[in-house]
Amino acid sequence: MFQKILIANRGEIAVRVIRACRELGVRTVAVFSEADRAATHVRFADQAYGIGPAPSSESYLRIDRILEAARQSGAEAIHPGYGFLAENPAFAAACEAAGLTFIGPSARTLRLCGSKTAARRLARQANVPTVPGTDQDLSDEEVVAGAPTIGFPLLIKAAAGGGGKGMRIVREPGELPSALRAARSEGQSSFGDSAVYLEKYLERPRHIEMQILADGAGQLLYLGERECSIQRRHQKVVEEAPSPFVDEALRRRLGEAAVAIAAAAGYRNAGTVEFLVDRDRNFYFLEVNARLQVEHPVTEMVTGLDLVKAQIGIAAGSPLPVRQEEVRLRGCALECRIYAEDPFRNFIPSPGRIAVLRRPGGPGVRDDTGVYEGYEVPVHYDPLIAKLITWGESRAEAIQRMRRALQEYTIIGIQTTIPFHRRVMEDPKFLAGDLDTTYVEAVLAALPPPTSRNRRAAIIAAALHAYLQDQEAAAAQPQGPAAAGSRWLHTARQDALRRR
Ligand code: MV4
Repeated sequence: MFQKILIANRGEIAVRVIRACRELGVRTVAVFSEADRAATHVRFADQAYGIGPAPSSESYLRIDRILEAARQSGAEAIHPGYGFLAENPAFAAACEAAGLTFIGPSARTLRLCGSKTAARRLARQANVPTVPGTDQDLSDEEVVAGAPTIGFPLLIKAAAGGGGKGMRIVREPGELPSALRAARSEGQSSFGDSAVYLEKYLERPRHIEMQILADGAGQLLYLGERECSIQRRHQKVVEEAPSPFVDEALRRRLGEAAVAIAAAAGYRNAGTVEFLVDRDRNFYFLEVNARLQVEHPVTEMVTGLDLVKAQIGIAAGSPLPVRQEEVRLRGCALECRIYAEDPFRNFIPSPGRIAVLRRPGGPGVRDDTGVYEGYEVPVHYDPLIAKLITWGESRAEAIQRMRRALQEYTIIGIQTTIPFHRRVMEDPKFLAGDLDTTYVEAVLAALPPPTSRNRRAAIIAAALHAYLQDQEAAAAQPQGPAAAGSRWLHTARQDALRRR
């Protein structure tokens, strides 16, 4: 086992990895940007190194500075979390070149999975169904010539894409040229690669993904699926395991398909194979996510396995934690992603200081977060501030617990998506498990704005709270609150700013 691991990430996932290391008796090294000096992951880790200014291009994406922090600290391995450098083949290769273990797949596997067309060819080799389409990057002429064969509606997808970036629906031939230009330019600006390919567009599929573990030496496991159909603009909002739509037979077929693709890719690490599933239970391979995913906790809750410890174990050369026959799914788990966004204002980001934070607890509740009361949510990074996960013996119990936990959760000072989640947990379609990828837009359309009275009451309550805190501070400090600036005024100003 490693003595010391550097975590090349921030926020809740850095905290999650540090927790796993603690339990394994491994020492931890955090890295942080100038905006994250006071972040939870920095406070949690045994050591911490500044790696540059707030923009991630100057800090969390700087391979050279991260490797230098690893060298100085004497870390032997690097956990990349998700996002940032997690699926960057150059980073995996640079770690190995520096004599460090990258806790993830090989650079070669990352390259294969990073190309959606290469991944489609892998799936084909493994005899796994893919959405009808092309398996090569296409010229403009090939797109125009190939489109009628696939038929409309179709999708133009960026080959280097994933997660819906660089994707355009084309409903009729006349839309092809402009959609093609848009997909290429989004691919170029997001991934530095303008290559595209075509897929038949499936209407209202479910998005179901299979968790796998592989040791890279021939041992592979599947750990059950997650239902991820509840997304907004290709950002997942609610996930659950198992999917209410998947029975034992479909689970086995998805699991065996996922493992076959992973074997063909020489996969090592925890990973996820994404599928689209239609109403007739036909499934189609979509992509491989070669990392630990945000929503991994729901799988942990129903399998009883710790996926981060499994990743670290695999990287250290230990055998996989269980055999396939020993994997049992028990109960149901849900995850609500809490973003610092205002669901009543088209999910605009809502950074700022968390004045009051009361976190839920009790039976079956897990709250993975990197924030604390008094913390200032920076504008520079992903607005995910917490993941609220509940477990129950049944789906109904997991939902009841989620409602209860959402009621307990209090975040004052910034807007969050908690009110949206409360709505979903009451929604008859959600309760019935009747989900597809158009779900969120439908819920949003039915969402009435909050009454201005409630809003006014909330603002007054927050201001009062801040005022009382100032009074307490004044009592404790001879110079009074004016020296530090009035928090009451600050709160009022922040609200005024948000209203513009
Ligand atoms: C699709 C699709 C329909 N047909 N591909 C969106 C995220 C990315 N991973 C792939 N996505 C989709 N790919 C074909 N051939 C529909 C989606 C899609 C979607 C998928 C999951 C959840 C929400 C979605 C919303 C719109 C489109």
